[in-house]
Amino acid sequence: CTHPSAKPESAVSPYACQRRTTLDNHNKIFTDALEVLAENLELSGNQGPSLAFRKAASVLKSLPAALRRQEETQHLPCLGEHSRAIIEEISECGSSSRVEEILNDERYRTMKLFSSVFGVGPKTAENWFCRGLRTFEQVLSEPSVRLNRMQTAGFLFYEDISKPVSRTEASALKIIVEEAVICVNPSATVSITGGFRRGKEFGHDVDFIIKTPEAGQEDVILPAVIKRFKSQNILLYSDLQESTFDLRKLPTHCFDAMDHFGKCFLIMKLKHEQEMDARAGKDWKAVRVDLVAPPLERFTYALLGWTGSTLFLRDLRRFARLERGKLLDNHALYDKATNTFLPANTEEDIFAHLGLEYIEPWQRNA
Ligand code: 8DG
Ligand code: MN
Ligand code: MN
Repeated sequence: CTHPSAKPESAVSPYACQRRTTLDNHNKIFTDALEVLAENLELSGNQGPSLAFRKAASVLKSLPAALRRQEETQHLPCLGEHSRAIIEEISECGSSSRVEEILNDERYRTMKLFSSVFGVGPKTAENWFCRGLRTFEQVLSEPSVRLNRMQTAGFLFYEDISKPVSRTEASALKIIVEEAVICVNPSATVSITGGFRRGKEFGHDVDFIIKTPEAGQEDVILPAVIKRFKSQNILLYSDLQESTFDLRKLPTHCFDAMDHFGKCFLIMKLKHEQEMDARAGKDWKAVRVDLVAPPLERFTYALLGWTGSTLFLRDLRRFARLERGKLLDNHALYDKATNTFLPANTEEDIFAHLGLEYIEPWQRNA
């Protein structure tokens, strides 16, 4: 990416936080291809090169129309030689031979299959592939494979949790989560965050952020909510991570998506009203749910971080650091010049501190 000051006013910014990226993607044939290249590199541990393709795809997603001529890519940032060549080939032939090759590649297909299991990352997927395993059946019948608790749940509920979660299902879950949260603390509130807050119709999970108006409440709410779900017999898996947040240790210098708030990664039973799943003989669907409960004065930063997209937030943090000398993470915004923390009651405040035009959640699908 080139430096933004080298570009004229109307140019597309190399920073995703200076672009409005809705879900209306006019360049899907190109972005799908670039994302296959990115995913293939990610699955083989090449995060750096993968990011280059992710950024290229993200720039195309922000364009108001489909690319028509090759020259149109000349003025776009973040498009390397390799990305341009792929775009050109797709414009001319309708597809990219390299992408087709990857899609048919046994290693890619197997790694993608294995890492689609909750709790299985690229390392485990590669380990299984290198041991000659190719199918779930082979993994599950291999005596030397030891699954952890998360992976065991991942296989047990694979059929359900590998299906996309709809907005309707997300809304039904919100009512259940809200009911439990309010029962534990009547003054607490629940908001949907993650992809659904960005307007997506489907997600791989449902992300909720809990706001508690009294100090210290955030530490007790998640264990209590989990206890209630258990008593209601709607919890299939839970991984509670207690808060390690310490105000005295700010700024934390954790500028990826990691944060120190109390959170839990769950698999919940969502009852469906109408038809029974005849084959399975069950009237519920297993759904992945994430809950995060930050302290009240950290809420806005946590909300911004958990809304994503990952690439949007990555560029927002990079922009803050490189262009504004400020450190942004899920906990705070810190000004290095004045050694002060900048307060924010709303997301608008954070964008304003950074001298950025406000980008709505549905425009953060970078
Ligand atoms: P999807 O579920 O619709 O597929 O997409 P998503 O909602 O955008 O992705 P996600 O994996 O559910 O993550 C939502 C956001 O949460 C993403 O921007 C990363 C952010 N996030 C944090 N901290 C943490 C964390 O500790 N764990 C996880 N899993 N996500 C986190 O800011
Ligand atoms: Mn999500
Ligand atoms: Mn999530």
